Amino acid sequence: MDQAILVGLNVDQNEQGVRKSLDELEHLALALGIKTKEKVLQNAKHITPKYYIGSGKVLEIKKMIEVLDVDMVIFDDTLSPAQLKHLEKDLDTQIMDRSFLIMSIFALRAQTKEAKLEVALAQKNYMLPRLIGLGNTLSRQGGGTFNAKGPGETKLELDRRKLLREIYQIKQELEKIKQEKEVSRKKRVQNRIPVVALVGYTNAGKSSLMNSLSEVLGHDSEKVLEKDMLFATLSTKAKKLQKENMPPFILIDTVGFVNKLPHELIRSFESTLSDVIHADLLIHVVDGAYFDPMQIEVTKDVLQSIDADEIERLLVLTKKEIAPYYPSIDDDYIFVSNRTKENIDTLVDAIYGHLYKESRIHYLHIPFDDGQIFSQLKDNNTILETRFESDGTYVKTILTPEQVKLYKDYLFDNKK
Ligand SMILES: Nc1nc2c(ncn2[C@@H]2O[C@H](COP(=O)(O)OP(=O)(O)OP(=O)(O)O)[C@@H](O)[C@H]2O)c(=O)[nH]1
Ligand SMILES: [Mg+2]
Repeated sequence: MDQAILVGLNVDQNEQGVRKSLDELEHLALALGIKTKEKVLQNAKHITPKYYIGSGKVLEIKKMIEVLDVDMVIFDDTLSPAQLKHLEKDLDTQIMDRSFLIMSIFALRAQTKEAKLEVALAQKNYMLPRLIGLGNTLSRQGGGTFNAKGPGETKLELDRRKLLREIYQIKQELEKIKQEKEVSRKKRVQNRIPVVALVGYTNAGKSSLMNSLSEVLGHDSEKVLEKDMLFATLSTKAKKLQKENMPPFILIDTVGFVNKLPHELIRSFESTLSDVIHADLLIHVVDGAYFDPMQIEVTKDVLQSIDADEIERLLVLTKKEIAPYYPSIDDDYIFVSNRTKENIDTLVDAIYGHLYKESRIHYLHIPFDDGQIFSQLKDNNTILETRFESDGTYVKTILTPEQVKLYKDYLFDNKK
């Protein structure tokens, strides 16, 4: 097992926050099989451009590396290319930052082609400026003229070009996947089946909630993976669920968020997160047993950065059966347990309440020639009454405003 020293810098007078973040970093490191030997926290007025931390601290850590015999130092923030280079040189050991660590976990967990491509794209985008940084220093050493390239620099130039080419290829492949998804999404929109997406901090209980909802709604499909580990879910899973005598909705489980999620990852996960952006309702899942308001804020920030903060949201806290107290939050929430299934039915009602709050009863007259319309309605809606007459089928049903538009040619005024 690799051994590491973790380093956090406190510049915002928030020592407790930095400690918590270092604890989370320890978990992240462990996910990669790296054991934490020591945590270093420096209180400082500002970040040092050269080393991120102060130069005195660098000397201190250098001694620590020798005494503790560790293999690497992990910084709890994104290091600039220059800081990375200086630290690597002066500490003479492997240096990682939080972004690199998170991306490595994603790389380890990625199963689907889409997720693998997205992680690779993020990693390469992260590498790119760090190569360029090195390239610049080398050309300055070479006298700054174009012809004075040393062999080292030529290699870096090549690597950079290779990297750019790979980034281009990955983007093209992802674009293809995105277009395929766009087609199936359009189909869903056409059928007007509403989409509900689970979002929230990693390990909050999103996948477990998907399994609970499936179970309570009597949907005996395969379970999605729920596991006590960071970033168990990396790709999107969709399921069509339906309460008895009610219209169906699509439930989507997706990747969890974490504090200081590298922006390269958010940008690369565009394809996976596009499901979130197009949802009709978001269920914001929060760990109710190990409650931390920071996790709510992080999720809100990520949603904002992907332009999903205008979508209607339901707040759901999990792990009720082991929670020591009811967390106090400004927004209303539903407190559920995925173990005992307590309040899962309340959540189902809330989902329907949100999705169909503008739905009304309508009467439709469907000529026999349009039989497919009748079967579409039977699949997607609650049929309250059906009457077969000589000129077609008369149906009493509940329609959403969108469906009213879709079926406008069949609307029939029953009062006439
Ligand atoms: N006791 C208890 N444990 C729960 C509950 N809900 C989820 N868990 C546990 O919490 C851990 C994380 O659950 P997941 O559903 O995998 O979490 P997630 O939000 O999907 O996590 P990522 O996929 O990493 O984003 C698992 O060990 C679950 O068994 C609950 O209501 N009660
Ligand atoms: Mg999950």
